[in-house]
Amino acid sequence: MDIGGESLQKADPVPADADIAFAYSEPQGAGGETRQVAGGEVPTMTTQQGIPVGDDQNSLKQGARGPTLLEDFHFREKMFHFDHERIPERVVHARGYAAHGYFELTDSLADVSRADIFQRVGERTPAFVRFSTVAGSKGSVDLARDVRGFAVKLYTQEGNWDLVGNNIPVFFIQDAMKFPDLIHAAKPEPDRAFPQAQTAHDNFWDFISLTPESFHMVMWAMSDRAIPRSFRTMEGFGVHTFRLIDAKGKSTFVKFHWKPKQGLQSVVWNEAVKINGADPDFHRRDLWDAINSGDYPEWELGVQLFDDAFADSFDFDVLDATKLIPEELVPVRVVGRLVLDRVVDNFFAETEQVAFCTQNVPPGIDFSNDPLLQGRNFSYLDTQIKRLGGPNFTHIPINAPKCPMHHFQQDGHMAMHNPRGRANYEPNSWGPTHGGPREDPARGFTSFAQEAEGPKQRVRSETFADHYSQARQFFVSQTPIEQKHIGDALVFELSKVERPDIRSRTVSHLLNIDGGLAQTVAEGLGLPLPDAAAAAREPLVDLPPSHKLSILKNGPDSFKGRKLGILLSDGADAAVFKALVKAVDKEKAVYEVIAPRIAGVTLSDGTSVAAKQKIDGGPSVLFDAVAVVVSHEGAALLAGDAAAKDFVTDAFAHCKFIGFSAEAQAIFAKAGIAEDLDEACKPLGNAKDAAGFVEACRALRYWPRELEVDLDAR
Ligand code: HDE
Repeated sequence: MDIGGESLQKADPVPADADIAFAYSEPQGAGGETRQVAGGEVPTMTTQQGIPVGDDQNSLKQGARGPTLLEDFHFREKMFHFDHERIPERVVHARGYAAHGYFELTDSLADVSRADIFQRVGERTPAFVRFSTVAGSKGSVDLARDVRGFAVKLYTQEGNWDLVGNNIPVFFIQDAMKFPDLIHAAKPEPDRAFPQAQTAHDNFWDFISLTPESFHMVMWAMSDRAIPRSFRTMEGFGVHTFRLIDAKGKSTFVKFHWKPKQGLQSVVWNEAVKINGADPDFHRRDLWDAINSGDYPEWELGVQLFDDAFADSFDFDVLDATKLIPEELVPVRVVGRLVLDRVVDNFFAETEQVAFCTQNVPPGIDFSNDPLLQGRNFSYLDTQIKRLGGPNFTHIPINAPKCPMHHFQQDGHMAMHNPRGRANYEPNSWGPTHGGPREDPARGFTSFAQEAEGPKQRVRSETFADHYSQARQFFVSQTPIEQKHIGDALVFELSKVERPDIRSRTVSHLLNIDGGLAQTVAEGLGLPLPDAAAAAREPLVDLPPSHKLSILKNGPDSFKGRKLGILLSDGADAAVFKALVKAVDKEKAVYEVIAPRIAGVTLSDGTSVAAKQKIDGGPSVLFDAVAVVVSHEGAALLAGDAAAKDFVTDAFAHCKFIGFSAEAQAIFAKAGIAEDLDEACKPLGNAKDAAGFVEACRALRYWPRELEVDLDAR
């Protein structure tokens, strides 16, 4: 958007141009004036009013050592603008990161929806996607144990569709009325303002243990889903049941899924804790790097379609957001792909100012009566008005539709596109040329004509009452190592809870989910096993495992897009290093060199290799697998370095694949793991070994090791 006065005068009050440019990085103002400096031309700096600036270093003073003058409009404007730079952060999902891309339809949904985006196979719709954590502030860390937001804005030709989802398909609560309580309990405690970005504290578990409906989601949040390896390796879910509406007004229920082409992958908790220190921006950097290197992340859009008959026969209520519909019961039909291929030009203008609203649905998509969704439809518009300062946030380019817009809404703070001409109301008598837009009953949005009856009342439907069956199904669907991680997470979190009665009450709910899990957690806390919590309703069914619920059963089958950390020293075997690089390239993975000094190393054949990380700044937690290729002297040097020892012990403890030249044994010995090396620790004697090692890394982790290195596993 050009902010020069010229283009504002010419701007169409209702921009019909679908192509809104996001040229924030363009030099702004300057009235087209440039000045020759060494190396080329630069735009002349101006004030916001376009007045050329002669001195941006010194304020206007009365004498060289005298007081600053009020008259200094340049200083005052600069400082006033700076003073106003911050806007309120999002009350939840404050920390986020976004990218541009497109959605491409691969299978028409015209049979069930009139939504324009679902009609023409092959057609691309611009998309903007923001990922986020929920509880932490804007400046918190990426690897908090938390739910991740997965919010997608699709600029369809019939208006914006915001699918504001999460990376977990269910939610903590069933009624929007409880959302402020849930979030208050999860956020830092109000008197002390800590802990930041974590749920491991009394208030959260107090609320949870008094809210049995939350336990299905708790199982997900305590699983490795809450510590994803990357935004690129997470699923996304619309969570609620929505409706698709066809051209005749017929409704089909739908649940939306985003399935990452990269496969699912998470980190382990001890690793997450350390990543937060080593690189608090781990996820945003990962997305930025992947897109900028041309490795565009991609998700399939899947839909679960079902009718009233299925909804009536299903064991649970499809309006209850604490329940999912197992894919074994209603398969996911893949209808499109979402590709992220462009990073933002400016974080604030786009990522911070983007305003998702669940109420934004185009014709052909509609809401269900899910009480959580109904409440969200109020909350999102309301919060954007507060956060972005007024009702014209839709004029901000990132929020503006890319299809034509014509309406009579006008004025307010920062109005940029008021209706043109004399008519700003309707009906009017100004005729087709001057009367402005009119509604179109045939094409316009119509709500599904659902019958509704019954007394007004504040109740929770009986059909929402089984809180444990699906929580149990989630648990039994996990591999043993994933089940162990859930137990570990619960023990970790509850060990941070100060009140024993809250710990015990939480375990009393786990008894209704899985006796073994409850036992493990009670033992981990050193707690006598309590009685099971009284259930609102006995579990309806003992559901079979659903394989789609496990991360490890849905992982990638390659090392593509993953990162190998190669620790080198001077004199390291050049042939092995070069073979590693070749194998990584072949796998379409990436690597980073870590060295004792950032200047890099000289290999055995005299080649110089620059380092990306100095050993202290490049711990192994930042990599999916590591290789330690060192010379005899290099090993002796590194064996005496605490960071180098941590590098190998962490990689080992986090069950990573480790490739190593024989000399590295000296480091392993000093680090205390030389005796423990297993089959995922691969000697790199020659170039062929290097290729085999990178292939082995496809498995990502060697989980049997965890049982050897963890006290709780014994
Ligand atoms: Fe949100 N949520 N939410 N939420 N939510 C917000 O809107 C809210 C819920 C989700 O990247 C807020 O713009 C209520 C479920 C995402 O900008 C706010 C309820 C799901 C994002 C809000 C829920 C979500 C938000 C805060 C219970 C998954 C970040 C800032 C009824 C399906 C969007 C904002 C972005 C953000 C309210 C529950 C996902 C206050 C009242 C369930 C991904 O409006």
